[in-house]
Amino acid sequence: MKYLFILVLLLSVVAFCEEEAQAPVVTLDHKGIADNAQKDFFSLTSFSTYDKLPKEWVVTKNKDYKGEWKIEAGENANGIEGDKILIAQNEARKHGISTKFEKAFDPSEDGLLIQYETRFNKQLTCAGAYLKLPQDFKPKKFSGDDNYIVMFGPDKCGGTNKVHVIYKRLNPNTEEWEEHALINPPSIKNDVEPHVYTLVLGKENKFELFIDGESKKTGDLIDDFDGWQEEEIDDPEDKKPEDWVDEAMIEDPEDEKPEDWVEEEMIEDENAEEPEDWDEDEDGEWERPMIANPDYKGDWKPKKIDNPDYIGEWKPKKIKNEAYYVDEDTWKLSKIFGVGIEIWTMDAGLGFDNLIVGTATSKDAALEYIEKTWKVRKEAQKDYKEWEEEQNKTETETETDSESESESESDSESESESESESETESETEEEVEEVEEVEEVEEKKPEKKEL
Ligand SMILES: [Ca+2]
Repeated sequence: MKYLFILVLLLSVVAFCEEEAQAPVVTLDHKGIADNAQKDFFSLTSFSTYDKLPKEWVVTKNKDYKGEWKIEAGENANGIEGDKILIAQNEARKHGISTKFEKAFDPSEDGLLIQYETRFNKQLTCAGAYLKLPQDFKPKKFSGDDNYIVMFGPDKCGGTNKVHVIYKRLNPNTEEWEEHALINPPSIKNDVEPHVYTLVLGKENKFELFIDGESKKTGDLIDDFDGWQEEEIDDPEDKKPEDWVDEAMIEDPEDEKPEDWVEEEMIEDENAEEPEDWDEDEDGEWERPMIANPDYKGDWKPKKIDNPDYIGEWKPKKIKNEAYYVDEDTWKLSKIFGVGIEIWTMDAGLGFDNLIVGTATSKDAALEYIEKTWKVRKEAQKDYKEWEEEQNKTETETETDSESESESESDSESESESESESETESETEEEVEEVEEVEEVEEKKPEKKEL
């Protein structure tokens, strides 16, 4: 009997090893795909050919940024080989990294496209995973103080859950950069799957936002964004005249409190009597207890009447806003000098990959790149997950078989066990039925177990 048991165990191990050898793993030619796509874009980084940070990607030396960066395959990447991503490593730290283009990118010619992939080790609790495209900057000193032209990507913390789309325009009247944020941004995809975010800003001030290659938002760069100057503003010099009356209602001076108005809230209880055993020497002088006055009417207030002197609500007069300007070609954004990631995260393991900067006219090429990279990876991961589940199922079945073997061996064991069995027998029929049902379900869909 024992030998048979060992034989079954050995066979199942062999079967398991054989099936494991057939694990569906896709090996993508990441370098080839990226090299091929380079010509379509101004800049593309896929990280897959690197073992450590490429020298073009500079971790900031600013002391506030203690987070580390690494090039790794990352977690939740089963089913695909040869792919590496850039990962922000630490929780509760600021992370800053950037790459500076050799020559600045000018979106005023053919618009702008930004696309990149994210992959998280776990659902985000509080983290930003967005990009910033900075104005001229020094990578070694890169920080949140550097001015950016566009900020784009997921941000999740508490009630905040959005894909930021923010761009900055230099106000020609004030010479100050003004921020314009998408008024109704879409929510992020918060799971451990890879996701790809695409933003296209182009001619006629049109924009389009894609998540995983699907269009999620289209609109106008002026109408759908906030932060615009009003044409007229309140005159800061205009002050409310001292004799201005803006009280619409006043108390009626003619109104008088009625003589029988009762304002006493508590009164002495007239019906109370001194207890017979009251001892003045010991208990002190007896006093009637206080009770709520049944005639109490509350505080008296004179009634309100229209104020005869009322002029109306005072408002300062409007003047022309000197900062106001009409931004007709909003899409012609200022020059972009690189790509930066400048984030605070409470979640370790934020992955970035396939960062693309290009013109709005490269939209089709960018969507095609998604098909060749993100989609292949997503499908490979799905296939691997299904295979893994199948493995676990087979393993659980084998375990169940060997368990029933050992159960039959231990049938004749200690009395205490048979006692507890008889207790089970004394349970109501309903309960027994429930137990049987659960067992059936378990047979059909085995629990996932650790290897
Ligand atoms: Ca990669």
